[in-house]
Amino acid sequence: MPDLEARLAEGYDVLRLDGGSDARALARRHGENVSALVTSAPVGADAALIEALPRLELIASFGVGYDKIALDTARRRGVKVAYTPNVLNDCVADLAFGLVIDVARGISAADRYVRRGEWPNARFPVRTRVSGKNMGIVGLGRIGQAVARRAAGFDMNIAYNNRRPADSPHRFEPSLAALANWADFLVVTVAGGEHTKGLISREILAALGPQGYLINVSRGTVVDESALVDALRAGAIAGAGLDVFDKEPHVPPALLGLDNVVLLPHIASGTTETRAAMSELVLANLASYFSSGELVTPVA
Ligand code: 8YV
Repeated sequence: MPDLEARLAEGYDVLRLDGGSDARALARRHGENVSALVTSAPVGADAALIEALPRLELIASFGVGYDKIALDTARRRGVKVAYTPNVLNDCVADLAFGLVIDVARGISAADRYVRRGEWPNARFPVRTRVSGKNMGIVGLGRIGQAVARRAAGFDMNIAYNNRRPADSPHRFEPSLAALANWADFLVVTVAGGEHTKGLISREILAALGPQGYLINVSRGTVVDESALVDALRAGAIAGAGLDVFDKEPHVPPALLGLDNVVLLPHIASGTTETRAAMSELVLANLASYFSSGELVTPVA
């Protein structure tokens, strides 16, 4: 965010490691005095970058997901890690719900149909009802709970799958396959990373079935993307709303021609208000660390 960059430049000596150059090479060449690294969730900080900054004390990430930060290396080096949880829950949940309604009712597809000039010639096909349907939430954390609150407003039946039952009135379903089988809409809000890689597998998509929709606002890695492409092409699931992909900004070309898929460029937290709040939290973590050694929102 330009405002965050400006405020960083006001308060700190800033060395830019982005802009298409090799961040690690730049860090090795100029990073001997760098004490804090500001990064974002999709960029992160891998082990080589952390190792290239010998005086690094703090990583402050703009984002809630820290799957691209080498936490083991940071811990071993005694580098603290801060992130921006909570402030983006509502906007991410809003967008997840936007995707639910869009895939079911065909908002984007209908918009394309109007723009193509097809309205005078043919009726837009009827689509699927949202209100009162079954919503399965994969990962009932803070964002998942915000999605559940919205689903309750649509009189939906809500169940979720987690590693452990959450403190929640909603039904815990220990089997992800059973949740997928039950759900009309399976919404993925679980954290990314190695432990959730490929969680939404071919089998889970088969369980979701030809009437089921998959919504992903988490990380592309959580879904077996080639299984998803196969399932969408074969009609093994009804459709998908995707804000995230395995190799962003690469979107599997096979998805581009499908009308039952809504494709977004990782924008769930992308509102002025939320991005400003995320920026404030990055700045607050830096200020707090350099004044007291403590973080406002440390990664546990
Ligand atoms: C990004 C995100 O941080 O918070 C996360 O984990 O993935 C997003 O909010 C955002 O796109 C900024 O790059």
